[in-house]
Amino acid sequence: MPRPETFPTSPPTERAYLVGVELKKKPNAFAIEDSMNELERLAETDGLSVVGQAIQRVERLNPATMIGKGKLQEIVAEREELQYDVLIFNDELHPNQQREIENAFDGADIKVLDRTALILDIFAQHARTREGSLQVELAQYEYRLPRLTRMWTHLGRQTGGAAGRGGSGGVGLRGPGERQLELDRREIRARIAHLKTEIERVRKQRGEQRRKRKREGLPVISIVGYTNAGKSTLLNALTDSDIYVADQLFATLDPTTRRVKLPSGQEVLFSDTVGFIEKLPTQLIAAFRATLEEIIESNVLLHVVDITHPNAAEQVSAVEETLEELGASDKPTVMAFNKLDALPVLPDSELHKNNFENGGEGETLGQWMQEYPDAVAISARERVGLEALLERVEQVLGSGLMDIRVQIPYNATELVNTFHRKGIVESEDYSPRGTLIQGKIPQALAREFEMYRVE
Ligand SMILES: Nc1nc2c(ncn2[C@@H]2O[C@H](COP(=O)(O)OP(=O)(O)OP(=O)(O)O)[C@@H](O)[C@H]2O)c(=O)[nH]1
Ligand SMILES: [Mg+2]
Repeated sequence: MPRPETFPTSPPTERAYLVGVELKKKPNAFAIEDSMNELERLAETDGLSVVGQAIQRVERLNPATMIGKGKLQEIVAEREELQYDVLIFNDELHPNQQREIENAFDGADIKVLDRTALILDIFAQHARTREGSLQVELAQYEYRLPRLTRMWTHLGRQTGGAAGRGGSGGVGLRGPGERQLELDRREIRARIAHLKTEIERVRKQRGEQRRKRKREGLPVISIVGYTNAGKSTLLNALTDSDIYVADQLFATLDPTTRRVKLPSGQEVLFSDTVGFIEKLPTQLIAAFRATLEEIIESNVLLHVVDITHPNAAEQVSAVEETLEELGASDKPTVMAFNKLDALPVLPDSELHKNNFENGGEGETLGQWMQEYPDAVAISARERVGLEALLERVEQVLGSGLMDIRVQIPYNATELVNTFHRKGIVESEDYSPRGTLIQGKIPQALAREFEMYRVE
């Protein structure tokens, strides 16, 4: 029997060619090869197939085309063989450079993009909530507005105006606003203004929620870190939840907050949010301000590091730089060195000890611990070291607590519960006149307990 003819139901995978430039005089924190590997992972996360790449080391960037004219000609020539559809630069291209590079292809149907466009594209695919979508859409328009060239309108028509995330527009054109590419600048500006108003509304709501939480006195611990470090896995492990975890970049965009009991019994909120990356587009930071404010206003930061990653040190610096940019670099921070299980053979007996400085096989970890003696080594996936981590969080959080001794009358026992839930009870006794508690409470609750204070 002849096989029925079949047709592919998904659009063919786009083929990408990556281009990286390194300044000889001013090398980046990330070696260019590592940065290019990351760009490749970004491209793959975005569903592209990478068919080739070129790196050029230059004295200075070519203002017209970023890379040299000769190099560009070589890349153009390679298209014959490699049949790539997209050219992706590791650094952000100026709109003029983008146009100039397009021109080198002599009217051929090719997209010239950069790392920023790729990250925006991934964000567009991964946003789940209305807030996330609004923020990504704003960032996309801010990026596209100065780049509304012939190419964009041309491609916009070509995709038949397929709207919605994951649409058929292909890389650089996906997201909530594909169809909008055909709109002129004025309309886009109007849309940007509208998005800003909407996002501002969301921001106000978030602020309101935060104030409410503050009144309740529940401290907030924000999990931060490089993308793919294991932040969501950690929150899942701490709370038995089911947040999306994946071996891809920017799996999480929308913040999730969960209640966690610290070893002392004190309740706190842990919140997991968008990860950071080297060269995180400024449009994204600006658009995600509402989300990122959670980080700024939290009590403690929990910085998760994938210490098995060859660029772990560079990733730590990139995260620290982003935190600085956000104005959150002076927060009390707990470092968690994650993926301990994936380190080269650590004997099982050592895994469960708290002291990992055993030299030899654990040397890398030993070096890390030397540099960050207060860090806690964990495996979020195997649930190792979590108790120690929570104790460390408690300790750091405790420095924001105040010592207090109270006698709570028996007609106000709900305050005893509050003390247990939100503070740390060190001793509890019963006297004829009420419950005597010695312990620590968050500063925010001082007023509530003031009238029952005893010396
Ligand atoms: N071996 C090992 N893998 C881990 C561990 N924790 C997380 N992973 C893996 O690392 C990958 C990323 O984990 P996620 O929890 O999604 O990382 P994330 O930091 O939330 O990443 P984004 O949301 O994409 O920024 C997944 O494949 C996890 O299974 C760990 O302790 N050990
Ligand atoms: Mg995540």
